[in-house]
Amino acid sequence: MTTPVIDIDRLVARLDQLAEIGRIDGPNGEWGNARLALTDDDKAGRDLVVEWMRSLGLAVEIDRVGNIVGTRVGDNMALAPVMTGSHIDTVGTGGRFDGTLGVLAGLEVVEAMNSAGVTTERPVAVAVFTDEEGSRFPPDMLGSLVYAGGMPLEAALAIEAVDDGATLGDELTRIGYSGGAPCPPVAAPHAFVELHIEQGPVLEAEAIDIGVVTDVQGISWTEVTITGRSAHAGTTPMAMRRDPGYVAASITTFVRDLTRRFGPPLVGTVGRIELVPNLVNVVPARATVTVDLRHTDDDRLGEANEMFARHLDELAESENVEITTRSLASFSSVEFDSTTVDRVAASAERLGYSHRRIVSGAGHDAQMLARICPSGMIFVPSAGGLSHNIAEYTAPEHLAAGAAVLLDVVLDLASGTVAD
Ligand code: HGY
Ligand code: MN
Ligand code: MN
Repeated sequence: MTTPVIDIDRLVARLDQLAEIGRIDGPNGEWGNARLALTDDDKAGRDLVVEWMRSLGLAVEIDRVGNIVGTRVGDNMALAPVMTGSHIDTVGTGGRFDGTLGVLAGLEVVEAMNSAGVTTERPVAVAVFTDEEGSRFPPDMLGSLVYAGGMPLEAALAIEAVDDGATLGDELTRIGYSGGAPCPPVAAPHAFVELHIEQGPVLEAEAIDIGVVTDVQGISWTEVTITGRSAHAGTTPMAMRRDPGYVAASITTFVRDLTRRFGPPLVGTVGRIELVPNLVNVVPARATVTVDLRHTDDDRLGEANEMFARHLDELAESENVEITTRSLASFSSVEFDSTTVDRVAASAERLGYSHRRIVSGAGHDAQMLARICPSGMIFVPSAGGLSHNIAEYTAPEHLAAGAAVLLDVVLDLASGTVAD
């Protein structure tokens, strides 16, 4: 009989091996990943994780939106599983810990239990949710949103990629991950706990090992299309112009000014600006701009969006352009189940790690699972508070701490007993 322990070298080895898929190297030895959802690199990453799941004896199921769930047998298979997991798709300038830590620490928890001969009353499941980033197929947390019943499956399958217009359903089929398992599932998990890097500066700044996540802030993504008239850059008097390029710039500065007017925690980002025809001597015909606004208070987020909408109306009038908007994501803030939050805190305390409660600035699959079962999250520090950047980094000792807390909480929830 042995006590299950995390093998940090084994966890780091899996993280590094997965990070070789879609690898991006930087100029100073940093390296990250580009594995946009449902691309060939995402497929390769999925195939590797499924191979690991099967080697650990997990029963693997793929559902209709491509979510992967590997389940470890429990003594009582009639009981709903304790689930952990996250995502392995990345943004275009992604790090090698965002999402992957939650999935691979889940596998490490399974391997630690296998090695120790631990049986649990409940099954334990490790999930890989499809398209958490939403960069290619908005909204973000798409796979877990459908899993939680927040979006009809057919609507998700019809979403078109922002890069090449392929539908999510066609891409799932193309990469071989259009599974047969129902989504939403027949039964919800008993509970869901996700380990994730903080992706912000708080834990590192306060030299805290573990973030006990209490909430996720509200998120709104808007795609703005501005239609003007292409014209000659040299011959067209300024008064005659209907210039989407100028309107796009005005939106960008307005969003920054909005965050100044509201102050923290409102954050605003213009992440994508596309001009057509995007040529030096042509006043653009059209511009597409995305605006990401987030706030912990849903009412304040609503106010910010209303002010933004009024600014667009003023611009359409003053610049004589047509402006249309499309909501790409709109998720209210989420408060995690207090018993799960307290379990995470108690586990960190029991294991001797410094910890503090923290609100997540980023969106996560756990916020969707919270719609169908008690859910919570464990954060570990991000070096320099950096993420969605190939230099994203979390030190092995912090990875080990997060995985140890995850193991402890999963065993607690699954009423694990160490086999004789
Ligand atoms: O956008 C987010 O917060 C997450 O990375 N999908
Ligand atoms: Mn993530
Ligand atoms: Mn991310």
